[in-house]
Amino acid sequence: MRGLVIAYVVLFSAAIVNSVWGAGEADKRFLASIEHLINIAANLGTPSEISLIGKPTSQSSTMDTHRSTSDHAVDGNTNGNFFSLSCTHTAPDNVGNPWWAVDMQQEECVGLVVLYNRADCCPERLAGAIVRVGSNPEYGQNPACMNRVPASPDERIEIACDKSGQYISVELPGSGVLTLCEVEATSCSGNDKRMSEETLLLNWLKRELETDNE
Ligand SMILES: [Ca+2]
Repeated sequence: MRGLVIAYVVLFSAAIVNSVWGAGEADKRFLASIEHLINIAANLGTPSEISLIGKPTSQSSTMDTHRSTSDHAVDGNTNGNFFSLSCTHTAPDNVGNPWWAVDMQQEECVGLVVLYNRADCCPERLAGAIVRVGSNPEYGQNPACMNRVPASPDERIEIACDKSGQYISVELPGSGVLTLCEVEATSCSGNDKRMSEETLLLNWLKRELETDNE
């Protein structure tokens, strides 16, 4: 909404500029530029999917290299049955904060992380897990998202985040087994992303006006 308001302010400003410069300056390119601006503004702040499918993953340990590797959480399959071979599983004897992580390969503002829990047994194993987003490859040092996985987790868990960084990690405090059948993320709709887009938008408009004024 704020983006649309900016677009209309910019449109109004453009009309003033046009009246000062005269009708001869309002050529097709300028009108096309205004249309482009409105299109950008209409999409400001809209969350979109961050594709994690096939991105590099890792985990603190692996129970079974044939059935439970870390890449199973980003294979595009949300099936919660462990025996469908689409879930991760750390080693049962792993003590001390088992974790899983994905490298998004570029910095993203992550608004929401969705975890798909194991559905054929033991959903409580994921209780209390912490999701972090940041650019420190020491994942445990990155900021935690707003809420933890609840004490009685469902098969699909939404974690509000609004954090920026290259890595998403899931950490289970204490001892236990960490299993994730899929992890998905959507981008921020918050102020960080919006301000970044607005800055790009205004810089672009400035360049267009300077070009028109030559
Ligand atoms: Ca999967």
